[in-house]
Amino acid sequence: MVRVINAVFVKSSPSINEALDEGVMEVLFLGRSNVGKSSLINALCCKKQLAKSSSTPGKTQLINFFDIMYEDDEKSRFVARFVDLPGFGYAKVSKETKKKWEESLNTFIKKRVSARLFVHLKDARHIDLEIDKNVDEYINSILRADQRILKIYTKADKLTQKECSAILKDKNALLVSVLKKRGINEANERIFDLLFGKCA
Ligand SMILES: Nc1nc2c(ncn2[C@@H]2O[C@H](COP(=O)(O)OP(=O)(O)OP(=O)(O)O)[C@@H](O)[C@H]2O)c(=O)[nH]1
Ligand SMILES: [Mg+2]
Repeated sequence: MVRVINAVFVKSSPSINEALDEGVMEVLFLGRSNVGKSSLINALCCKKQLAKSSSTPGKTQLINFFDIMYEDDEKSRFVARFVDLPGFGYAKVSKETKKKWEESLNTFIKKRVSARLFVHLKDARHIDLEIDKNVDEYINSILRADQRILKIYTKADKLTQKECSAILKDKNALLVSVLKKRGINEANERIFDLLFGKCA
């Protein structure tokens, strides 16, 4: 099993211009506001307050970088970076501010050379939202040959057993609950494999 043995916050930046230097492979956590991006980063790193989460949508407003150290069974260590992004579709700001945020988010996602993996989070209770279809299409439209996508369904604790089984029929689906600490190890394994494993 692979584990995150160290995770530190490094920087917040409003746009790609102030971002950290490229170099370390990055995992970008994307999804609509309030889906659980910051909470999942904390769970993956076993640190409750690493990324700021809140029940109020729109909590994450900057691009936040965290340096991560993975360790595998042979005690080999691997360095990566997690990037917590603002959510898509947060409406409670002025149109102008929203446009500005979306532009800088879009530029970062498109232009970031170090971005290797897009983790697209969806709320397991609402799997067919228009906004998620748009996010799917968007990521696929900009995906480079060296980039991968991982879909994670969040808030599994809100589902019945039957609903969980329905989601898991898709063999690639990962279902997690930060609240019940479910699926977190699997998510770490999958992220690690996509970053450091052999290409399929
Ligand atoms: N029940 C349940 N609630 C969760 C889970 N994960 C996150 N939440 C809650 O969902 C709310 C939003 O979580 P965040 O992690 O801040 O969501 P976010 O996607 O980072 O939101 P923005 O920063 O606004 O884009 C918080 O109240 C969390 O406690 C989960 O697995 N189960
Ligand atoms: Mg957040």
